[in-house]
Amino acid sequence: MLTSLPTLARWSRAIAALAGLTLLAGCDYNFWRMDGHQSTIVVDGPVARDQLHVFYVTCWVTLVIFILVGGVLAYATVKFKARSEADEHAEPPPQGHGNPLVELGLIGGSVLALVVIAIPTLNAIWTTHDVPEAQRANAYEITATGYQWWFRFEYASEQASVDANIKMPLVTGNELVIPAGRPVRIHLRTVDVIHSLWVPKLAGKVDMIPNRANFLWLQADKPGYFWGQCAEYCGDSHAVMRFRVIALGPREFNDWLDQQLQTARTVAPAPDSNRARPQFAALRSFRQNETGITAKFDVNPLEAWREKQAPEKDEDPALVAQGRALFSSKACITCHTVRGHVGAGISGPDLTHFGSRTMLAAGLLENNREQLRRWIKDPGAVKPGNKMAKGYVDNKIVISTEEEVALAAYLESLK
Ligand code: HEC
Ligand SMILES: [Cu+2]
Repeated sequence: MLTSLPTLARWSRAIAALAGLTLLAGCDYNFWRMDGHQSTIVVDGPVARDQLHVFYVTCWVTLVIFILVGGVLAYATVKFKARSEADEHAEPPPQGHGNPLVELGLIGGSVLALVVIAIPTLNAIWTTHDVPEAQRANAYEITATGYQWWFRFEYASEQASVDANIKMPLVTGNELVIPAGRPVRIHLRTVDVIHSLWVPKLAGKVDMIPNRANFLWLQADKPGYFWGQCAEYCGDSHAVMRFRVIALGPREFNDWLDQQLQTARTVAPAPDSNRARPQFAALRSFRQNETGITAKFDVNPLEAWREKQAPEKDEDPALVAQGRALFSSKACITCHTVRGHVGAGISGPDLTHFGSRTMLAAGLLENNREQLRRWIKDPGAVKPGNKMAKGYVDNKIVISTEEEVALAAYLESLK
């Protein structure tokens, strides 16, 4: 009884720890499948797969070392333990000066273990560093810029309309839409401190460093919706500096581009207004740069995102117009751009097609009416220390409930 109590306590502690871990991990995914939104074990692209491969090789090699060393230790512990009172006070056994065979074996074994790890590691360093030579011409280029605490994505090769005469590179925020099945090279920049771009299921992570031009590449095997995260501590809201990656088949990607390149949508009361256009009106032809895509894409978990592309069913043109006016009068335009409408601020995310995004506040809140109103009312209460909240304080911006509803309606209409 006396000896079994500590044993019991040890076991319960172990079981409690395991249960706690499972519970904790069980919050948003199945612990045993390890298939969370940000899993690096269940991956969806070649770069993440290479990285996972290195991880596995290292794990197996270290597991073998652990078993060998642990086995020898356990053997020696049992074999040479003191078995009687007399043993405990006995002289130590004669001490040897090493066994050349064992020592050479250990050196050889260690070198072998390192070589086994080095081969896939070197291989992965080459393949993950840049798009493989053969596919380089097919790579799609995007620039990602880190801001405290959100991401800006610029598609330099896509010229978006500002008005009838002026064009500028397409800019979006917090949702990175990429072509699936095609390498994407992401240039990494920051406007303030060091951030790091990480999409665990696709690739990661590479730092965005001031005054340094870094880049990474990634590729999604097939269309999908992926979770990303800033992976370098960057201040108050670092933990909620998130983003999403939406990978689309070639046609859908082109449709998305066509939509994004247009100026902001205007909800006009007149039924014949051609500006009140639905998203993805038609399947357009492939762009010339869509080479090398032959796979048939089987699209599945993107429905929520797709729904967001269509105008809201209960749109109220009068309310939207009121919100649009407030967007100027409440100084939102000083930090935000809505191409085609008023506003050319660049210190906050581009909102030209904000209504077509699934998330807001850099992947923190779902982009629906309720959350949007919450955010507009008091961004500081939602996301600690963020720059928009500071702007509200500095500019003494106060939003009434009525204004909040109208602003939300306007932002929602920006498909
Ligand atoms: C001082 C500059 C500033 C002002 C003024 C400002 N914003 Fe922002 N806004 C930001 C910044 C910065 C962010 C990103 C915050 C974050 O996620 O950390 C943001 C984020 C947002 C977002 C979420 C965008 C996304 O993709 O996540 C919305 C919507 C928004 N602002 C609407 C408004 C509205 C409406 C007003 C006017 C009432 C306004 N903002 C005024 C700077 C500003
Ligand atoms: Cu960051």
